[in-house]
Amino acid sequence: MKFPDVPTFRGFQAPGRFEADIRDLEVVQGEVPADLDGAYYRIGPDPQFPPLLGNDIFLNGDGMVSMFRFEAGRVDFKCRWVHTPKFLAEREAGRALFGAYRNPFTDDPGVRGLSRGTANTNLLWHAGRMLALKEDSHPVEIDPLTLRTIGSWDYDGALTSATATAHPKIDAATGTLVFFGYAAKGETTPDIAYYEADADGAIVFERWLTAPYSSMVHDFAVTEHHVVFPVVPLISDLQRLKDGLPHFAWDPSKPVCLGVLPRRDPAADVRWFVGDARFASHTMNAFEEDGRIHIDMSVGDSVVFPFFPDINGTPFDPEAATPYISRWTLDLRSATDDFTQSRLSDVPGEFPRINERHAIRSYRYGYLGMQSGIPDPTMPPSASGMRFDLIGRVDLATGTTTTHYVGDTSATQEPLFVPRRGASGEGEGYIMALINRYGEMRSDLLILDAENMDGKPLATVRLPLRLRNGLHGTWLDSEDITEHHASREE
Ligand code: V55
Ligand code: FE
Repeated sequence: MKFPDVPTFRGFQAPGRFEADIRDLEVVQGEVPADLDGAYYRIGPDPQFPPLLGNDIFLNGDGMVSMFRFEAGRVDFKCRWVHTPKFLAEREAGRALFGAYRNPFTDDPGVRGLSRGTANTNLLWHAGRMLALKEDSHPVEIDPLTLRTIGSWDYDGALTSATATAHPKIDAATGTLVFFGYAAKGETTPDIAYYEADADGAIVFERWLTAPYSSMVHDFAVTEHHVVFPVVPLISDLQRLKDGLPHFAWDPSKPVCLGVLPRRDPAADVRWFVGDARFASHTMNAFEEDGRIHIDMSVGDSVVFPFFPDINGTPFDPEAATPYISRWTLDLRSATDDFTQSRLSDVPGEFPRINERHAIRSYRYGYLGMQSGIPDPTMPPSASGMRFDLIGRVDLATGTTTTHYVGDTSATQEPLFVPRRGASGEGEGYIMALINRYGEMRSDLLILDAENMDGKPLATVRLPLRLRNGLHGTWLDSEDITEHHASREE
C-alpha cells in the first residue's frame, strides 16, 4: 500500500492513520489554566487507505477526532477515527472501496447503497449527543468520553433530508438547534431542507425550499427571526459526476443568491437577495438590527479550493481566492434585491469562531486564523498558498484586529474560543489552537488568554505527534462528558 506522492498526502499532510492515547502531555511553556475542566475536540480528514482512484482531494478523508481532556492543569490526548459504514467496509476489505469525493458512480459496485459519509468536518454537541458531521450525509454519534462510534443519528427518523450541514447553529438562550441539508434529495439536487430541533433534540419544524441552482452551501446564517441560505457559484450537476469530473466547479457567470426565510414560518415566500459572483464559506455570526440582517462571513473574490476547477478553465488565482472577514447587510425593508458588503478586517483570514453564547445575536468579538502575508523563508511551500501564521481577534466595537504570531515555520489550524467558567463578559476566556510545526513535523496546542492574546501564550502543550490539517472543533465541560457517557453506557 502506498499513498500518492502529491501535496495532499505528503510531508505534514501525510495521513496520520493512528488511533492513540497519551496521558499527561508535556507542557513546555507556561501553565495550563486549572479552571479549564473539560475537553477540546477537533476533527478532520485522515484517509484510512490510499485512494481507490489513485488520487483524492483533502475533503474526502475519513473523519478522525482528536480530544484534549483538561483536568487540574493536566492534558490527556486521545484520537479515534469515526467508524462510519464506509470506514468499516473498507477496514474489512483492507483497501479503499469508495471512489471520488461525492461521486457514487466511481465506487466499487460492492458498496452500492452504503452511506458514503466520512463524518470529517465538524462536531456538534446538542441535547446530550456528540455528533460528527459531514454535509453530504447524516450525522454520526460518538461517545464524548471514549470517542467510540455509536452510530448514525437521524433524529428518530425525523431527518427526512439525505444530508445535514456541518455548520448548524444553537441559540444559547433557548437551546434550539437550527440546521439544514442541501442536495437534500440526493447529490446535486437543488433542494434545501431547513429544520429546527428543540433543546431535547426533537425536530419541531421542517420546511423545504429550492435553490436557484445546485451548489455547495457549506454554511448559513441564523438570526433571532430569520434564516439565510447563501448560494454561491461553486456549482454541481449530475452530468459532471457521470463524466468523472470534480464534484464542484467555479462558475463566475452565476450570481450569489441569499435566500431569506422567517424562522418557523411554514408559508412565507423565500426572498432572494442577489449580487455578483464571489465566494463565501464560513459564517462568523449573524444578527438583525432595525430591519436589516448582518451576516459576517469569510468572503473572497473567487473560490478558495484549488481542486475545484473554474468552469471556463481559468487557472486558480490565489490572490482572488484570499478570504477576508466581511459583512453582508440585507435590508428587509428595501424594495430592491441587492445587498452590501464591507470588510471587517484588512488582514486575510478564515475559520472564524465566536463566543457561542453570543451566536445569532449582536456580538463584539470574532476569532480566526489569519495571514500576515510576510513571506517566511523557513516555510515549505503550501499547496493552496494560504498560511495562517496569526491567530486573530476582530473587535467589531473598535474595528481593530489583534493578532498573535504563532512562530516561524508554523501555522495555526482553526482557533476555538472557550469561555472562562463563571465569567459573563463576551471576551473573557481562552483561545485554543493546534499549531503545525513544519520544521519539527509535530504539533503543539497553544492556549491564549483571549483578552491578552498578543502576549505570550498562557501555555504551550507539546505533542510528540503530527496532527495533519483538520477542520472544526468544539469544547465540552467535564459534567457534560461524564453524564453523557454514563447515559450511553446504560
Ligand atoms: C468543506 C469541507 C468539507 C466538505 C465541503 O471547508 C466543504 C469546507 C471536509 O469536508 O465536504
Ligand atoms: Fe466548515
